[in-house]
Amino acid sequence: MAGDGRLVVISNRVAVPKARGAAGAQGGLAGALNAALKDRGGIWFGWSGEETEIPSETIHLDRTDGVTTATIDLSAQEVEEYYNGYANSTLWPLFHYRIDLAEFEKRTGQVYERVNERFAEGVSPLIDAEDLVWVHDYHLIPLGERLRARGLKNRLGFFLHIPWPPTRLLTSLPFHERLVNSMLTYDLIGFQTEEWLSSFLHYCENELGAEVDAQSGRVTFEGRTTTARAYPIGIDWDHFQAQGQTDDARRAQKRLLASTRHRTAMIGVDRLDYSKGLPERIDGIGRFFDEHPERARDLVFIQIAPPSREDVESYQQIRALLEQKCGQINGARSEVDIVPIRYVNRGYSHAELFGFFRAAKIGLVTPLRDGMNLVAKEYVAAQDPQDPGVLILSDFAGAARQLEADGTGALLVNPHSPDAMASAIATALDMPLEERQARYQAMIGTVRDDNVQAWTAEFCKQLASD
Ligand code: ADQ
Repeated sequence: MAGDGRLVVISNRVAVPKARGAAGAQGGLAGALNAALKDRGGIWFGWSGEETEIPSETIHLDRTDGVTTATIDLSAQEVEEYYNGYANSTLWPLFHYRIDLAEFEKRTGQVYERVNERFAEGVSPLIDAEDLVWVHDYHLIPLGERLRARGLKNRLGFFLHIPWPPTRLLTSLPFHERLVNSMLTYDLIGFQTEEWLSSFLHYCENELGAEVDAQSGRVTFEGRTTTARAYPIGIDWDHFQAQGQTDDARRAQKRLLASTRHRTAMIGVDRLDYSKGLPERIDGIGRFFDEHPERARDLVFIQIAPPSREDVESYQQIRALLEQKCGQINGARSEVDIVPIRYVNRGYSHAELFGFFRAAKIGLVTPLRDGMNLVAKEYVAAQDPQDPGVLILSDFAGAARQLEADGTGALLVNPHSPDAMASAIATALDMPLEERQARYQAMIGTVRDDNVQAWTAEFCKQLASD
């Protein structure tokens, strides 16, 4: 029975403490997978984060915190062309609707396929016949096909953590049919929301000519059938609440409250990434201060944004733009005792983030496009039920579908509109306590119950049973 086997998780990065960057601003994916593997046992395979002079065949096996990890190193050229190149300069921007930033280089596409082949070569000897194999994210779309080519008969699942683009956008990618065709070798394909799922089914039907049953998510093409479904990811509720009980969390909360005194703290926490809508967010805040200059005394905005993917040029540009925009507003609006925007370029622990979220009476989460966005859920999870803050959330985050609660939960905004953001900030600042409590109650059930453990269990159950 496939369901009795171990779980083999394969993702680009493996968040063992030794892997570069894993201990700092851990992304949503790393947190989710750690929780899944601790729960079920098994192996986590991926890139070590190390670069070597030439490709090396060595596999590093380790057992950390109850999880066995197996990692390979990549050569500097592979990192540049597979990771910085095809994954983060082609697929990431295109899948986040930023065709203007997407680079289409045949060479990086070839190295992307070669690295997927290296992953297949490294991991296949570690997989037992009964294991469930679960591949994660856009770095490894063709991996299922590479594993099948090696004779693997296991149940193979794939989860896409980022959005799936509309068909006409995807067709701008050279060799798009080849990429999607390789994806159909998985038995189960998961998306964050119904919207991305339906774009995927639309592509399969209209571009590939596959037979699609939208009701069941079954896609039949060239004699193979795969199932595609939506599995919205959640946070590790128990872990996050436990972090909230620590001294670090309490200290962080006090520190923020003490430093903002009688003003309302509004917070944003994001990886520094153009998909997160940071310059647009600052424009919205600028518009709010333009319309209500006197309220610079009421509101302080804290943006925590640790740099990411610094080797990619578009990420260097977004950083410079953000610094410039924050500087302009602070230059125009500061007094000797007031600085309206605090821009912090570093990561914090989940305990500290919990404390900051709890101290902030407005959470501003306004990505231009986001697969899910776990920060939105963490912000809600950290609130005091008696005196909760207000979540302002982009309509284009996957999380909006769960947290809008038919207009009774998060305040939804169009992140491209400074006016919409300014008006939502004004509404949140003046929102009466009863309404804040009611909105919090409309969101907290899904944040608590649709957590990462439920997500993992649901995906694995489906993968084992189909
Ligand atoms: P990300 O784009 O990284 O994830 P998100 O879902 O918000 O976005 O997860 C970020 C995680 O990193 C959160 O747990 C957050 O607390 C943490 N984090 C962010 N900024 C931090 C900071 N300054 N200091 C410390 N921690 C910080 C990708 C997709 C998302 C999808 C997730 C999970 O882009 O759409 O929700 O995977 O599938």
